[in-house]
Amino acid sequence: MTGIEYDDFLDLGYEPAATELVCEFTIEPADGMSMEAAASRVASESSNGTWAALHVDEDELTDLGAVACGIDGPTVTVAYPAALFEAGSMPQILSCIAGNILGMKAVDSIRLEDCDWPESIAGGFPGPQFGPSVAREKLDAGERPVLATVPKPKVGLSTDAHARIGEEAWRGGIDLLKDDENLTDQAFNPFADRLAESLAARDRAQEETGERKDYLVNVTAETTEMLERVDLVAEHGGGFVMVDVITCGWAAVQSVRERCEDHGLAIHAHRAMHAAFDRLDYHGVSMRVIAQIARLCGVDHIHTGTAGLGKLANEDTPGINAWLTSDCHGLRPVLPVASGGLHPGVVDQLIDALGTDIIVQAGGGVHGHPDGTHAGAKALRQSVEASMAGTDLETYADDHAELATALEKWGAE
Ligand code: CAP
Ligand code: MG
Repeated sequence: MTGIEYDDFLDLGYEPAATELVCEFTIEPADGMSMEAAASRVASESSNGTWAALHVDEDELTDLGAVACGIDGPTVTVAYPAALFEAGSMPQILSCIAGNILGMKAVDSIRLEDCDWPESIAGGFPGPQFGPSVAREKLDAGERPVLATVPKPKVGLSTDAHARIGEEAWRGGIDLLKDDENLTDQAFNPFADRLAESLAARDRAQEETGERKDYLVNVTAETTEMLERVDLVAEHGGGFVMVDVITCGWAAVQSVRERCEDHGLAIHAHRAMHAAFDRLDYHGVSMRVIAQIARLCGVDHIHTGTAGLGKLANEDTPGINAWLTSDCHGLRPVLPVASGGLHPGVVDQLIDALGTDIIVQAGGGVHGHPDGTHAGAKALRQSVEASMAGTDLETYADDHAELATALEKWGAE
């Protein structure tokens, strides 16, 4: 017989193997608890230990214990053996590394900051089908950022009004119309009608502009329903779906990813509720890790913030975007989406901060233009053209009236 006690999970001299999942946590131990004691409890509870010392037959004890192998100030590194995890199951992985430990009394707070995914685990996931290539494979954005807009008000527009606003935006130079997160299948704007009318409007806008356009229709729902909506999008000739990945859950995202592959549809990941996990910088799960999970599960775009330029609090957008496009065992990269309070006057700074391989998404910053949606879309496109050409926005506005009006209204901060 051998004992499994909390102390068995700490080994500061341990070097993680290349096959192990290595996680970095920020930990504040509970009063009276040393960092070492807290770290070993975290490694124990998130792998195969518990509060009581166990007595297990050594023969039956497969080597599944995690090791707290580094402590550097508040940062604790834990290495998890790959055999602890079920291949390709994001819920199972998260039940270990972001599960009970978030509520342990041994820590006052704990935040999962970063993961180093080994090939043995990443290889169990599909990753994105398209990623940044949508800009050229499905749209005509070329080297510039892809432009998206979400009709406002968020909910309440009739189906006709929604499609009309979409058409104006597409005609003005937007590539992607996007549903708002709380618009799904309500009586005032039913999903199937909205899908059909919006895609018909898209076809007219494509015809008029000679550019490929598409629609990020929000399929978010209970999983079976969501998969039916994905099928319907394909039937109607759409190229993308939007999924609110946190509210619907990673298992559902995995199912959608599989179904989207059958149809060649790209997945736009909205992240409502992410701030419940990542807003506090001392507790929860970082946006960096949420973005990693999304990439493994196979979304093509994900919202990662605006590098502090918009209306919402952001965590290190450039760093997260860099991870999304970095090498991860052959998984395709993800195209990051900047959204939240954006308008034409900040596009140059946004591109300076995040580069051109992004989606720029603006709702109020398009539809709130004093001359309406069409002018708002033109202004956003003009601000991108100016930024791509390295021309100052104010100068470009001299002979671009829509941009001039937008800058007058919102400024070129
Ligand atoms: C933006 C938006 C997006 C948020 C998401 C909204 O509208 O449609 O959902 O940007 O945030 O509902 O607020 P505006 P994030 O362009 O009018 O601000 O990208 O941070 O997840
Ligand atoms: Mg929204």
